[in-house]
Order: sequence, then C-alpha cells, then structure tokens
Amino acid sequence: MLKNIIAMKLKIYDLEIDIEKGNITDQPGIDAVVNAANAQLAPGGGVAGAIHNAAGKDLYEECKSKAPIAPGEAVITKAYNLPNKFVIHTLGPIYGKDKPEDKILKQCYQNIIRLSEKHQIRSVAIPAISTGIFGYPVIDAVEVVFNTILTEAKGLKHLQSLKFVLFSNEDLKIYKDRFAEI
Ligand code: AR6
Repeated sequence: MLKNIIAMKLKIYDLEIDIEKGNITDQPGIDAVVNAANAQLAPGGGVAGAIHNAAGKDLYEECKSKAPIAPGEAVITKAYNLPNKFVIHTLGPIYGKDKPEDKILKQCYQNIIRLSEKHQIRSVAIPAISTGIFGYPVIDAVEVVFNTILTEAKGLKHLQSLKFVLFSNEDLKIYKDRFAEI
C-alpha cells in the first residue's frame, strides 16, 4: 500500500508534471493555485471554501468584480494571504447537468494554461476540478486532464511546472496510474 502514497514526477515536452497528495492552500513556492470555483466566485465548500478561508476577505472582494463566470471559463485574481502570487478560478461542469462534460472540463484546463502563459506564470498547482461536489468521476476526469495536458504542453513560453494536488490516496493512485501510461 505504501507505494500508493508516493508522489510522482514526469516531464511532457518541457513541462514538469508533479502528482502529489496535499492541500491546495499549502503550496508555497508555486506561482498560482487553481480554485474549483462556483459561478459567483464565492466562498463555498471544498476547494473554494478552503481557498477563501486561507486567502482572507479581500479575495472575495476582488472576485465580486469578476463574477459570474460560465462553465469552462477561468479568471485570475491576486492570492492575498495565500503563499502564492495568483489564484486562477475556474468553473468545472456539474456532472450530469452541464454538457458535454468532457469538453467543458477540457476548456477549464486549457484556460488555466492560457491564463498562466498570459501572466507569465511559471508554476501552477491544480486540484481535481469537478470531482468533488460537482460529482465528476475521477477515473473519467483524469482522462480529460491527461489528454489536454498532452496537447497543451507543447510550445509553452512561461509555464514550466504543473502540480496536480490530490486530496485522497484513491485519487492520487488514479492519477498516477493514468500518467504512468505515458
Ligand atoms: N486541497 C486539495 N483538494 C481538495 C481540497 C483542498 N483543500 N478540498 C477538497 N479537495 P470540490 P468541485 C478535493 O468539491 O467538484 C464548492 O462548494 C475534493 O476532494 O472542491 O469542482 C464550490 O463552491 C475533490 O477531489 O470542487 C462549487 O460550488 C476536488 O478537490 C463546487 O464546490 C474538487 O472538489 C465545486 O465543485
């Protein structure tokens, strides 16, 4: 069982990929962390609740001017009390409601990468968007993540490192197994 909780590192073109178990609010040294947001960019449960709690009230003040966002969209704010420079907020699809789920989830990851390049961000930490309260099965979501990263990793100018931060050993194992197939 021990091997299931060990982190994984690999490279796709020049992009370094890390797959780890951890908390998205505890990522010092990473330029931007991703929020699995709601449309209003408000504090909620899960990742959104944790990020707003850790960043402080000023984050929501900035968010109000950028909301609402549509499924698949991403916006960037400062990170306030988080140990990062930016938060990239994206709205994943609600599984079974926002369709086609895979295309919308793909847009989330593409928009994270495009915003990172635009803001000259070198490193980003990303939770498993849509797989919590929004109900997207991790085994299907990782397929979208994997395929999107494969196509988007080529020719990046600024982004050097993507870290997938998983909250459970089960999710970590699913990510590691999929990325090990490369
Ligand atoms: N660090 C890393 N991963 C986490 C953390 C954390 N601190 N907390 C939860 N996860 P979710 P969604 C995992 O529900 O499915 C919110 O209320 C979690 O176990 O945060 O996109 C928003 O306001 C799961 O694997 O995001 C929205 O309304 C993954 O992160 C809605 O939930 C995503 O879980 C968004 O739902």
